[in-house]
Amino acid sequence: FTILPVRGLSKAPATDRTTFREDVIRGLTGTPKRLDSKYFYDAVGDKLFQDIMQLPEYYLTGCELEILSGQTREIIHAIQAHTGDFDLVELGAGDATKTRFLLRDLLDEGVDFTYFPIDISTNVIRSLEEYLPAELPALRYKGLNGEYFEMLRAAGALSRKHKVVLLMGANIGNFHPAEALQFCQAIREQLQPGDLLLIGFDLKKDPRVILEAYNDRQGVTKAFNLNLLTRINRELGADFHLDDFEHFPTYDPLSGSCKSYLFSKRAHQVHIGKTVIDFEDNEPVYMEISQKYSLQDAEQMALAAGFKPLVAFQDSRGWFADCLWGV
Ligand code: AVI
Repeated sequence: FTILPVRGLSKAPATDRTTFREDVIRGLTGTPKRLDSKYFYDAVGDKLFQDIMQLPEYYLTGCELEILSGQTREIIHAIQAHTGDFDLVELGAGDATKTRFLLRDLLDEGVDFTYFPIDISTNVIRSLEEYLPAELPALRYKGLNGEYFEMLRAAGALSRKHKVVLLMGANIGNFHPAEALQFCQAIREQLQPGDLLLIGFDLKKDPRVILEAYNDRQGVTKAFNLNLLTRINRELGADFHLDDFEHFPTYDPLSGSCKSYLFSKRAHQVHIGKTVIDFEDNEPVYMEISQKYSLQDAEQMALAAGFKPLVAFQDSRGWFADCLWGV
């Protein structure tokens, strides 16, 4: 297998640009103003997110790496205890840094499987294509470039085995809890008895630790948020001045909601093509949610979505959990 975007299943670029414009204008003309964090990930955004993952404040990467590098055998044995022959399908594979531990140990244990990394970013799928064969020559894989559910269906059509679906890196946190539940229900609908989901949750912890992870000293997270304005300038012909906006992350320890905003530092107007957007002084634009959960919250979500919670693998500080759910 080689990694190639599945053309025809992913959206055509022209439609993407139209949808992007509609979403941005709807978001910035609504009250309160908002932008969708799924648009963070252009080529620069992908790179900035890679940089975020290396930041000392962004503990999430280290926690999940600790789980996947230190408990790989336990994870594999738990998977094998709850399913038969399986293929691995990863939603939002990214650079698969953490998944590589799992892939390597599965190969070492002689497990016969195919890896289907799915990602919305063409860049991500292309770079996986470069290093996966070099690093894991024995690995069978097929990269799928497009929306999660379309690609999950595509993976289902290509596989005759049970599916072990991976949703790592706290990606579920970028949905509001009600949407996260719907998302898990939608995954569940595509799975059969004997299939499994391994899903990462960033757990509630010292609120200061969480807030710092989204407010790093080097300002990479700020640049990551502002980059969406640069993308809108470039792709939609807008005239945002980045200096007019400030990055403002918040964390509510009661609800576990970590939300990021950009706020306008002065009253001014921005043009997106022919559309004029009025910003008031200090007006916030809601950019992203990174929801934090307790283990009980995660378990409740599993049950509400129709899964059976099986095992939760945690790092030594109990800051992060990769939870195995069965069907
Ligand atoms: C991709 N996602 C899990 C990251 C998060 O922690 O919510 C995105 C991110 N946003 C700012 N820093 C990292």
